[in-house]
Amino acid sequence: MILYWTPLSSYSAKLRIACALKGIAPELRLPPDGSYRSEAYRRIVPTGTVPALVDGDMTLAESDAIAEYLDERFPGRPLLPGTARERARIRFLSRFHDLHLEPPLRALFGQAAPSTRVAAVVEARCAEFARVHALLEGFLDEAGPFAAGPVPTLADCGFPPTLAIADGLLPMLGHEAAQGPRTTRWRKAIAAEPRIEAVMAPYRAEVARWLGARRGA
Ligand SMILES: N[C@@H](CCC(=O)N[C@@H](CS)C(=O)NCC(=O)O)C(=O)O
Repeated sequence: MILYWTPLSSYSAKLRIACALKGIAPELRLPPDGSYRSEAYRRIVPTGTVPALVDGDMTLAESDAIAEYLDERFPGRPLLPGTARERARIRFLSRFHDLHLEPPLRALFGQAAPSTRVAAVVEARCAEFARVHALLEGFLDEAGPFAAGPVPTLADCGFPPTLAIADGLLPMLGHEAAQGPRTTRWRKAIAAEPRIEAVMAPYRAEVARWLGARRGA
């Protein structure tokens, strides 16, 4: 199995966390010509997005679809454990990350460099990110320590890379994401989970390099 990824891609990091939790290690491969924008990559993965999985004659994009496929294909610790309700909560949290929390942060990437910064865009997008981020506090499992209960699941895979970007980018824009006690406790649990941290330590370094370069641009 081949997993196409790029080191700065938050969704690639999400899927690498899912693989680490699952205990599987597909071959990691960069898109041909070094970019997911290349024609050569689109010939393999028509959406032109990373991550993407190639398993035999099947090519699959979309991190949640890949994670759920891997969860069904391989035995071992499930990424979606529990009852139908518990599994629905996990799927909701992962979709909440992909569809609601990450997009307003992505919309701020172009604001990282002072030379292209537009104050009104920064204010609007930061306000939207803060609004959605505040919702997370109420969605996290009450007893924790992980997003959907006592063990890490797919619900814990998407947020760490996105929050690592937020931690670095928002202060550059004069903002910060306030967080409640549940979010604080959950972030501590994630940081102490070695399989998640094994992906996150190099990912944070990648984000720091990227933002460092934008800071002076
Ligand atoms: N919903 C997709 C999002 C993937 C995504 O947007 N990946 C970024 C890199 S983090 C990408 O490939 N961007 C290229 C593009 O959208 O053209 C998923 O969950 O896999």
